[in-house]
Amino acid sequence: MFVQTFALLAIAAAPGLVGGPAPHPTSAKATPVTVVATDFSFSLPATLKAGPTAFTLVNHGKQAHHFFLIRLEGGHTTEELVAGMKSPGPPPPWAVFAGGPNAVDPGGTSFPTIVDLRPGNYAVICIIPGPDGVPHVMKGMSRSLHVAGAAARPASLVTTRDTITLNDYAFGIPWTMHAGTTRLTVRDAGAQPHELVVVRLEPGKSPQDVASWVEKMAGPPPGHFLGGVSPIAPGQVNELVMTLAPGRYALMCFVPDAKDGKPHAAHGMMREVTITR
Ligand SMILES: [Cu+2]
Repeated sequence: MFVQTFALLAIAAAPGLVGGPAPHPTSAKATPVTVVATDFSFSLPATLKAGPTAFTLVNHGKQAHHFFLIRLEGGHTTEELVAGMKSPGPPPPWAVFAGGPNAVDPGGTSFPTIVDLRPGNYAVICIIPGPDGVPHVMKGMSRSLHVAGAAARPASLVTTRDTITLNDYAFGIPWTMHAGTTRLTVRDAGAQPHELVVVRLEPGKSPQDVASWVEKMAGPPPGHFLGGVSPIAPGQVNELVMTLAPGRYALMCFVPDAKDGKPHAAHGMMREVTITR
């Protein structure tokens, strides 16, 4: 079951930017695609057209899920990728992390995450573990996606003024996040893959509480998972249409470190953001 229309998603420039110091470039319109996650599968089209695509993840499951898009180079397949994940080690060089909507609560709907789809073959997986510690991909949560279209095309996603950079190991936010809806750029400026997980914190809870909870997933979560950007490779860009109410949020990255395997949050890649108005 999926919903897909080819109507163009027109996202207005964020309110509050009028009168800012510089005009900001606007990216291309994106085709909306809604993906439904359950425990443990994805419903999405087998083929999509190339170009900017705004993925929204609707979670009908009882566990958190994300939509993690991986571009498969050199004719490799989703089956090979999943088989390789059964043994530890770094991802194969032909698997390019391409992002997509990050973790969203059971019963929730993620922020739209815009990926500039290039033609070729992709795997869509969920590597979030359940309370048993087993990543959902090992329970069958993987799909193949073919992207059809012409190869030669300039990149449609541009670096906008509102950019969050993912660094080794910090979130760079050289602007003031505010309440309301913002279409922003998320760019991996580091040497490793990174992700952006957006969590609305419960009163009294901190990013560290989120990092601790994720390890065992026991008891009530310290916040609500709203989406974000699934892991992207160095140099890769997604856009995020983020709607925030006033409150306290945690920005997190749980990608395992290339050197010691610890989640990047343990290296300090977590940040609390307070939205006042
Ligand atoms: Cu990271």
